[in-house]
Amino acid sequence: MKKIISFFVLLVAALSCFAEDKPNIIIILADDLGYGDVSCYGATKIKTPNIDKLASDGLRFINVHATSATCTPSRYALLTGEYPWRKKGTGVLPGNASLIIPTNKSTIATMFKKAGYATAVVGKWHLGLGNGNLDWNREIKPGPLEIGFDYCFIMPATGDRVPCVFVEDHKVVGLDPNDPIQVSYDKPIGNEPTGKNNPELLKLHPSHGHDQTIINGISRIGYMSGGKSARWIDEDIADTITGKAIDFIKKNKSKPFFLYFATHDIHVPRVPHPRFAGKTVMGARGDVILQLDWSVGAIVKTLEEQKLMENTLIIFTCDNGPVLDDGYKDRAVELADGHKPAGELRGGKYSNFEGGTRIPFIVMWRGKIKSANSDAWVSQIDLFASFAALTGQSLNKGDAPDSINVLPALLGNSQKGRDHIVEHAGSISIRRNEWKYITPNKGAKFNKATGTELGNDPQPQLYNLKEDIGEQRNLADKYPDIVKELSDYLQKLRGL
Ligand code: NG6
Ligand code: CA
Repeated sequence: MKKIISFFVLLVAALSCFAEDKPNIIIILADDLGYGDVSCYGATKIKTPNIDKLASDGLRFINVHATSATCTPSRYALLTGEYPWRKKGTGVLPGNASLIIPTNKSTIATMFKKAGYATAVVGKWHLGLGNGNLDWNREIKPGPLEIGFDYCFIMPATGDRVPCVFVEDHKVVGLDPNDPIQVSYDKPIGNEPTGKNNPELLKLHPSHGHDQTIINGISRIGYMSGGKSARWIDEDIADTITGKAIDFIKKNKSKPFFLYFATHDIHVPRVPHPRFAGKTVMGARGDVILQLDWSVGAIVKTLEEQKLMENTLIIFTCDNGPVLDDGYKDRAVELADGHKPAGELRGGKYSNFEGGTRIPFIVMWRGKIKSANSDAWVSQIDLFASFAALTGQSLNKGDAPDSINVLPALLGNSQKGRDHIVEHAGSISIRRNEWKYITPNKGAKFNKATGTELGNDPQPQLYNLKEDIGEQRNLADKYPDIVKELSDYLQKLRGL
């Protein structure tokens, strides 16, 4: 009897050890949310209690970067562990682009799968689908399922790009075969009204571009016809995808799972559900921040109910910096009224300045990670190698080539992450020690559509971020040796 009892004690110990080694991992990736957009990072005009709670229960990082200042390259890096600027075709994609991640490439999802995880992506994809000339009315592949995800429920590109439908696994959701979908980014299709010709039909008007096919009273980028029964309702996107994320958690609660939950909030068009509309002083942009916070709360509530909190590591972060007017007249600029989306950082989405890629980043794992702030340097590209380490996976040569294992920093066991950060917008920049160097670039100073300062300059730029976090004083002339040193270092990293 004693032997049997000790056998069971050992078994329970072994099982709980297994559970510790293989916690569930949830990455919640918001869209276009700035360093200063949530209250735990200093916002005062809006309260984000659920995100704040993650931060106060977990580790709040102040020096974490997305690799890039726009969506597609940033997500490419997160999933592959490879800098997007190493590969052509990783810029912001149209909604009919082919899948840009080769199906024979290791991804964070294939890594988790090898470690025995159930894997899913729910929400915004924006990495292309199919092999070219995709027929949206047939099997949609290759896509997430061909690069390591067991399940997907996605928006193919962005909320402002056609087709405005969800794809679940290999199929458009709710498609009526008698009303096939056609998509074009070159010329109008069918006789669907457009924002350009029928502005009287719009409930939200474009400020830049976004004047092609009208879906739900909002004109988009690109033309689409058909698929009427499959079109999403913008007000319901957050509810729909959060619901799918919750379903996946519940279905997979007894095995380790990896959930990549990419919210549509707070990207344009910002169309909050009526229960959030008008609830902030900042207009639609503020309302969708509340909606995002609700989604985070709903995920945590599910984990609590399913008793998964002790066994789930949650990351909350974002794909790139903030923007106010990103192409629709939603009064974001006017109603910001002193709110600083990027906090004290300069620039925002699209920018070489810190506002482009330095983003909120919170890691929470109840009982395992102590509540604290961390100034460890991490790039989102490091999640691949770090989670490989956490789950005991070794990486093959060539896998996640730019990803560094910073697991001790992610778990709060060390204040040291990586010793440099590469930032990618119009230029490629590097942070090392107190310095930030921006490679000369003849591009425009401001984004024409958004007004964001892009940080392009034909001259080298060097900032001392310790003394000048707002990147106001270019010290390149004063310290040519440091410029040379950083420029050489970057060239080497780039393989030039
Ligand atoms: C820009 C769009 C912007 C947004 C962005 C991609 C215009 C004028 N602007 O070209 O609205 O869609 O692309 O955003 O069309 S991202 O977050 O997916 O990178
Ligand atoms: Ca984005």
